[in-house]
Amino acid sequence: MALLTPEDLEDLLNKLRQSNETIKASTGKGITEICEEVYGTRPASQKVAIVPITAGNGIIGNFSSSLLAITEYFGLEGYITDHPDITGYHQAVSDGADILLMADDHMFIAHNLKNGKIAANHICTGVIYSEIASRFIHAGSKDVMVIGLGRVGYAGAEHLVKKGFNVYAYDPNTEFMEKAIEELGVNAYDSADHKKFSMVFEATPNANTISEGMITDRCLISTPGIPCALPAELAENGDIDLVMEPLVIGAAAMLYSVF
Ligand code: 2YJ
Ligand code: MG
Repeated sequence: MALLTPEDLEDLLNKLRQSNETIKASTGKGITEICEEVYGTRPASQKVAIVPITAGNGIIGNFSSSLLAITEYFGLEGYITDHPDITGYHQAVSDGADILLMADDHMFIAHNLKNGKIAANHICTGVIYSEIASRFIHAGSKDVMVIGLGRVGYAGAEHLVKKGFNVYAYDPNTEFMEKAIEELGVNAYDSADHKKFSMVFEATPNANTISEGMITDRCLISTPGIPCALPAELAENGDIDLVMEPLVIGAAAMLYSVF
């Protein structure tokens, strides 16, 4: 899994505003409304504690402060605990925090201590980015392409299947493909079929996974993956809407899923 870098997290709220403009233009709704509709919740003055975690690769510069900025963007009060790890966890619970946000190298979770709900970033990211792709207002069919069937891609593919979309998927890992075909009933994407998609959900840690032959002239590509799935020469095409942002949209979905 790709580890975020401090550079990925620079200027995050500006990136969010830009992404939100693209989301509105291509789906008709903004990220807040989409989260409300997907999870059926709204913020209600919950107090959010962010606990830095030193395990594994340790503290990522800008990570906790980015989570704080996101928390405040959604109108909630938040703070970063004075100490990391267990001491920070103890402080958060003692302070009466409603929601905890914390991540190690493998899991990033939101835990609502008041209602017991817990969210995992990979699931929420898959759900919300695939949901955004599926809302493309210029889509001519219910066909959606999913590229990458790791933890995030699988969660998104599952969400789209449950929503009644016609899901095509590709992952070079044949075990991942077989699992998704068997468990979710997705169609295996075959480039030899020359099928083109106007809705693409991409969740890989690789660059340039989208080729011209896969997409229609006017399309929406929704991807939490860094580096960018869309080759630079295609990104210049003004008819391709690209929603790509490394943290905020997934974190917003996590918060809404535990409200
Ligand atoms: O508290 C810290 O600063 C660190 N322990 C944060 C670690 C953040 N974790 C990751 O970057 C994982 N790869 C999961 C992030 C998922 C974002 N889509
Ligand atoms: Mg990528």
